[in-house]
Amino acid sequence: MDARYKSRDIERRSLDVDGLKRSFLEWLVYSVGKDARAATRRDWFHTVALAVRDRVVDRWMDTTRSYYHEDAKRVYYLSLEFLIGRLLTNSLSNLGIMDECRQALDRLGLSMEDVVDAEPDAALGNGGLGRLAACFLDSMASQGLPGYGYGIRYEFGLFEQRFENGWQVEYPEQWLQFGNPWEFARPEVLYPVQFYGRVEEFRDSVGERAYRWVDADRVLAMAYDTPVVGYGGDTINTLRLWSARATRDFNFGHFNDGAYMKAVEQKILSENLSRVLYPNDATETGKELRLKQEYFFTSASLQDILRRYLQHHTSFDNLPNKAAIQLNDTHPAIGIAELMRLLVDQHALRWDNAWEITRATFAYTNHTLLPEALEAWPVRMIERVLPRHMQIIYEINAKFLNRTKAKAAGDNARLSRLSLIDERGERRVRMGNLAFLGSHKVNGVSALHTDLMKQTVFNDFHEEFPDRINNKTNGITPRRWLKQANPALSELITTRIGQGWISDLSQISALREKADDVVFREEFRRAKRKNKKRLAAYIARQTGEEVLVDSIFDVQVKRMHEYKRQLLNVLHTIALYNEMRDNPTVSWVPVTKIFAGKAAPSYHMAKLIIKLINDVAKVVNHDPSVHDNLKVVLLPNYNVTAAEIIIPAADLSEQISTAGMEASGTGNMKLALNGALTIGTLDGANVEIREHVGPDNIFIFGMTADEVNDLRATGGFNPREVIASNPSLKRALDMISTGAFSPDDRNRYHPIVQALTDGGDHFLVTADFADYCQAQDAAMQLYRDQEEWTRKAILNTANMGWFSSDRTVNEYAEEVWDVHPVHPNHEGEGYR
Ligand code: GFP
Repeated sequence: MDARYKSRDIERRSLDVDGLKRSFLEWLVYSVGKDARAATRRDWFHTVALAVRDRVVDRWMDTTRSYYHEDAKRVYYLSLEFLIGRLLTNSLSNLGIMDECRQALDRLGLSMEDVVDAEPDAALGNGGLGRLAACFLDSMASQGLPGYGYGIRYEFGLFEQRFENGWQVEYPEQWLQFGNPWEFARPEVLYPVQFYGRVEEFRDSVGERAYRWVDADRVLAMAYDTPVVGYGGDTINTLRLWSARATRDFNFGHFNDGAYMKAVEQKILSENLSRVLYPNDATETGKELRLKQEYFFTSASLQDILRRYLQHHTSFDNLPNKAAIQLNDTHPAIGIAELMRLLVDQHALRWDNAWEITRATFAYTNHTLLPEALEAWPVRMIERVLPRHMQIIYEINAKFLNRTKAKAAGDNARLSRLSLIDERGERRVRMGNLAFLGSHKVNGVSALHTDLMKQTVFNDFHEEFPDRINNKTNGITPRRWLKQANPALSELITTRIGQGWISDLSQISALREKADDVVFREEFRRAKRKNKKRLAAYIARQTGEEVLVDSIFDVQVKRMHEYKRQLLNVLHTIALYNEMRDNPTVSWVPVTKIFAGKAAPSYHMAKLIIKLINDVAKVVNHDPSVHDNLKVVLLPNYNVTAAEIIIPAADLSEQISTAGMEASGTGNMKLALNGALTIGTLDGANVEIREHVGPDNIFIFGMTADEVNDLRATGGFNPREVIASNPSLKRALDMISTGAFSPDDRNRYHPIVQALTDGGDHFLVTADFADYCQAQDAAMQLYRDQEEWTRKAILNTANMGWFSSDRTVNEYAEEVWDVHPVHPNHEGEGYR
């Protein structure tokens, strides 16, 4: 072997500073093709990422080999979204070579921060649902669970948000523009996916009725694999994302006609399938393209799963013992009909046998009760796009309803609620019902949400299948959300209780006793202050606004949505502003209101709320009469990278959704783990956070889910009365409605005022306002006593151990998937 090759071979495995440095130089020259003098920050990022990737590959192959060797049961997490963010720090940190890498870069005269900052943020998701999928990948790999993520390799992730004159403007997020060093293209892993066409009936070899899907358009799904590095680097799992490719035979006809441009157009159209991530948006998602995306990645994933299974098995009977497929929301629910099609049409299984296998293989997670977010595709559309699937859905439905009919004895209303087809108005396929029926387990994402699922959307199904619904309260990975995002606090924690918490977050409870230690409190505050300085600098860079590091950093970061009630926070901001102006001699606790979040492009109300926040910021921040006691900032383009800077710096965490509407929340968990005190309603996982951190260490306010339900049911709520009886609310609303924040367009906020008054205030902002303001006052008073505040902040961090996604994933592994850790054999490799 060439000596030079041999030396590179050793180089690419070494984990010490010298080895890293040498391999950076090698990569820069031989793969990026640059001289050190000419290299840009981006070149260095690619160099470092490729060198780090080298250190992962052997272990990745060992892991995969071990799964095959043990014929382990695997989990397949099917998700239309994976909000993974940047991977460099994540990989370095999980491999345990962060310091070595920093030093190696240092010796090359480079700053780690600059290199890290050159990585684009992989924004392949909208919010909580996609980020949860990313946390689960980290937790599965960190615990040695054989888990695969399957999704779409969107060319454009969630749009980049900018503010122009205070309005949100969307720009394409071109994260792949300069290539992606983490992924491996797999041009040979290619599956055909069909659309349109028609179904032909025929008699099979034993004379039974059978079906084939013919005259369909074909697109190819090509795999791209990204290694998922578990903590400690022992297990490296795979995230497989599909990219659409036109088939080769696609355009022959057109070429023969000389219609070259038409042929190229067709190719582009078919590759549009993986072009862009849909924003979470009720009207936009009505598009046929979205349905095609869902089917595209689901079909490719199932074909891949069956191919892998068949390498070791000849009959499908064992499939449920070898594969657990988790549906992340209903987006991949068409997979239930697709697996039936693959088993019955392609592999000639009997229907009942195929159905048993399908149900035992799938499980479904529901993430929302909002009716507008429950997918229901028009029957006409499915008939046209996926004709065979529509037949299969009818068949599943007929069999189920027939069986149920016998028991339901004439209760037609109940049968029509259970049906997979919604017959009211345009006929639609209820994907939630399909997912429920085709799964052996169905879960909600917090205790409250799961209860509400049983009582509302899936009430009839729950009666029908009382053992199927279970709860799996969400979690977050402590690796990214504490260790990486908050080095100041995580180092402090490690010096006091060791590093066991990183892989077993329950150990963080050892910090409880430190809450009474005055020295520890001082250090805890110092860490928070460091993070606040970092955020203040970020705010200044992003918005030009200078904020006081010693003010309360009051943070609301999440998608902009009426149910999340950013408006409630804005109204409190205006009320506080008025109070400060009215009482200039009072010594106020300075407050910085920090917002960030994207609005779906066609969600006009949410976009108007963004404009309002920016307008309020303009007035408040330039009013000398509040003496810097109040600042309002709305940070643009909230994404994982921004969250990593904002969350560790927060003092107060806003979790103020209308009770019963937020399924769980995970930002609430990240903030509390980083020592922010929550101000929140008894909604989603806030309920469980209160149980864990203790009612004295959280500010709970507002109506409960039951109260909201009763109030809405009786129709007895009149926002006008509430407003009239609360002068500070009335004044705040009057200012909005008379144009105090929009002198250039005094009617701009008419729709907001209208929604809160004559519109009936569906989200009960006015109803919770007074109570919310009281909770805010209590928080401000407490903040004056820094010792007490810090004590409570420490107790938050110390009591959040249960919210690790390791715990969540273990619960799924034991109670839903029945999968077990595999310990990869690394004997063959030599770099340790
Ligand atoms: C959704 C729900 C959240 C929940 C996440 C993850 O998030 O309450 O925490 O899913 O289960 F709304 P979004 O995608 O809507 O942010």
